[in-house]
Amino acid sequence: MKGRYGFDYAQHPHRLTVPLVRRDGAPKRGDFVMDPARVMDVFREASWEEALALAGASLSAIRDRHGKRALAGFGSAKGSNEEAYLFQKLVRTGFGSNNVDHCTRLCHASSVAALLEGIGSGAVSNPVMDVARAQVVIVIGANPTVNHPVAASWIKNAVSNGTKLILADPRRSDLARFAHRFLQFEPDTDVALLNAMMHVIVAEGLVDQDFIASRTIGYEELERNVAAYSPELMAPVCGIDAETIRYVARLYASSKASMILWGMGISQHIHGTDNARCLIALALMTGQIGRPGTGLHPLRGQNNVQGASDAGLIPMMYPDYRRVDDPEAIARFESLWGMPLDRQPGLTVVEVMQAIERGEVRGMYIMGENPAMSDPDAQHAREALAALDHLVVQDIFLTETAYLADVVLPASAFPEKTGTFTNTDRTVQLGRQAIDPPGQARQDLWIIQQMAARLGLDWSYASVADVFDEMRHAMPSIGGITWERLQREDAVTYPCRAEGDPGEPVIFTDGFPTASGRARFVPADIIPAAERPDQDYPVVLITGRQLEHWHTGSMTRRAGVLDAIEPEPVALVHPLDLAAIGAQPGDVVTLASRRGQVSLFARADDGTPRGAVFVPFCYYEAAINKLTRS
Ligand SMILES: Nc1nc2c(c(=O)[nH]1)N[C@H]1C(S)=C(S)[C@@H](COP(=O)(O)OP(=O)(O)OC[C@H]3O[C@@H](n4cnc5c(=O)[nH]c(N)nc54)[C@H](O)[C@@H]3O)O[C@H]1N2
Ligand SMILES: Nc1nc2c(c(=O)[nH]1)N[C@H]1C(S)=C(S)[C@@H](COP(=O)(O)OP(=O)(O)OC[C@H]3O[C@@H](n4cnc5c(=O)[nH]c(N)nc54)[C@H](O)[C@@H]3O)O[C@H]1N2
Ligand SMILES: [Mo]
Repeated sequence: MKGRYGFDYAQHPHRLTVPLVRRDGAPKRGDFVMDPARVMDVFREASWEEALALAGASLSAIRDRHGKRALAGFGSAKGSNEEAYLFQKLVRTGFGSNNVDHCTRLCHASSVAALLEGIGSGAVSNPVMDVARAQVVIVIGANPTVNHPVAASWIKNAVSNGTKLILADPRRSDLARFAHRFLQFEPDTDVALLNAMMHVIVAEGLVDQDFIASRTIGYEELERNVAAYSPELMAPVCGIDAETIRYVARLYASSKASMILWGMGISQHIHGTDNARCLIALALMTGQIGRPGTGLHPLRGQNNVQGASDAGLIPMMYPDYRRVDDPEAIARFESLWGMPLDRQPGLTVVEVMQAIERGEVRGMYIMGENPAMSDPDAQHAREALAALDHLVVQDIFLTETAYLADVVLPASAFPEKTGTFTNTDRTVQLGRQAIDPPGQARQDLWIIQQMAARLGLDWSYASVADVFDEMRHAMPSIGGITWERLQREDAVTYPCRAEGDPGEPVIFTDGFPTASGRARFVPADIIPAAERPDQDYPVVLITGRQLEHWHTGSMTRRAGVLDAIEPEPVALVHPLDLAAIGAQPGDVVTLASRRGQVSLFARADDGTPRGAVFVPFCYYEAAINKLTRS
């Protein structure tokens, strides 16, 4: 839908076309209400020279006065690989610390942590299209018809060719109609469900002994751990009867090829890493990885979150997931970038907000992210952003985050730039500029380089190709991909280590990229959510997305067709729950948590379980992250 009807945001009259500087004395308040008609009371127009000089001088002054860790940067998963690479290089060499992160923190960071620990690679083992070669597909904690429609089409096609789909989700999504079994289990009980499945696989002798012996370590400990999780014990916890747990466990373990795909329902928990550990263990103990139609696929979110993570927009990792406290990696990047680097891992997105509150972080550079809307406990995040001595925001619209900035730099939208983007299948694709940025808006890559110069860095890249070339020399996994090849072939899948390598869609066929070459089982036990329904706040809040809108809505609410279909904030509530509070569909309801409240329109939805409410986070009028916990 967005691929077909969502282009016009780039030409919306709200596009930022001139650099803006905050007026002297214009107050910054975390509890602002944005008034589009009065924006010019807050900001004035400036020349590029003035805006860049002010931004660079203010951030440099904070660095020199309060130390290198007093600055932080959030890069963008909407931008290109080259932009992400230069952004993290700017923070690591220009700011001088590892305080760089991006939306992956709120997304698959927990999955990536589990994958790196378990199998030595944070990316998918197989392309989405491989579902066509699977006999059994598990989709857990993801809503692909809404969020990954192309993947959903592959899954539906596979089902019509005989693949059995197991869908596990507390909400019933459209894909449930195609499911062989739909497990509508209790929210927050993934470890209980998955451990019970593993218990069955052990008890019924369905493990793949050869695979375990030759390819893994740590199995005994896992086996001991899941012994305590019988389906009978877990059934009342997760709300799925023991016989169904047994059935799907057998089905997954004994098929010739089983694949698991997952999303935010797995990763966005305080125990998100444990959830992912269970999925990894399930695949390893049954040998369902390393062959076509098997494997692990965390469905990636932002168009370039795979590439932005690979390029090092992560506080504890350099490009290609080299740890910033690994002496060998430090030596390599110090020699590549020609200066000493901070040895201490940086702060995450959520930690940066807390550090601002303590006065430790005082200046920020945010490119292509909207944390005032997307961060959990958004009111707190807004107070933090408002408390900064200096905030530079580089975006295409005046977002809620930009509204708190001292300097706003008007940037380029996707069709206005040339660069590479890496999709969920690990395929690096070349995007070519089709239209020019409006007014004085400039290419993101140009802006980052201008900022670098103002921070005292001496860079000289003649073109995007130059940046890509430095990147591939810093990142062995894409080392063999040349710019010329991308221009010729448009897309190349990594790992592609040496020039001429074809690229590997299916990996881990004979080893794992860990020190021992083996994968590791990591057992997990049940940790309950940090806040659970109680008498004062009896309802479970599930947040997520709608087909028509993208995240914080900055683009899709400015796409004519999409906004016409879903113009107003909605809460999806089970019709019986609506009736129980005496409300009709279309009524305004107020949702409150210990942190904040919003009012929006109730929509009846019998896919939402009783006792829960589902709210998308794209509506500024009802910013649901005011209610969530950090
Ligand atoms: N239209 C649209 N598409 C998008 C995006 C967008 O904003 N709009 N964003 C993109 C991005 S960055 C991402 S990360 C992806 C996200 O794609 P998804 O992961 O599909 O995202 P959500 O809508 O958050 O859906 C998560 C699912 O988890 C379920 N869930 C809730 N609680 C639990 C639980 O405790 N356990 C389990 N197993 N499931 C649970 C929810 O009911 C929901 O169905 O989408 C990408 N695609
Ligand atoms: N409650 C709740 N909160 C969530 C989630 C959830 O499920 N529930 N999901 C989390 C997840 S998975 C994610 S990924 C995050 C997403 O969080 P964000 O990344 O903050 O969300 P976006 O709205 O995609 O923000 C992208 C910004 O980039 C701008 N932009 C677009 N293209 C360009 C460009 O080419 N250049 C520049 N400079 N700017 C550009 C857009 O205008 C927009 O302001 O949200 C997280 N927050
Ligand atoms: Mo995401």
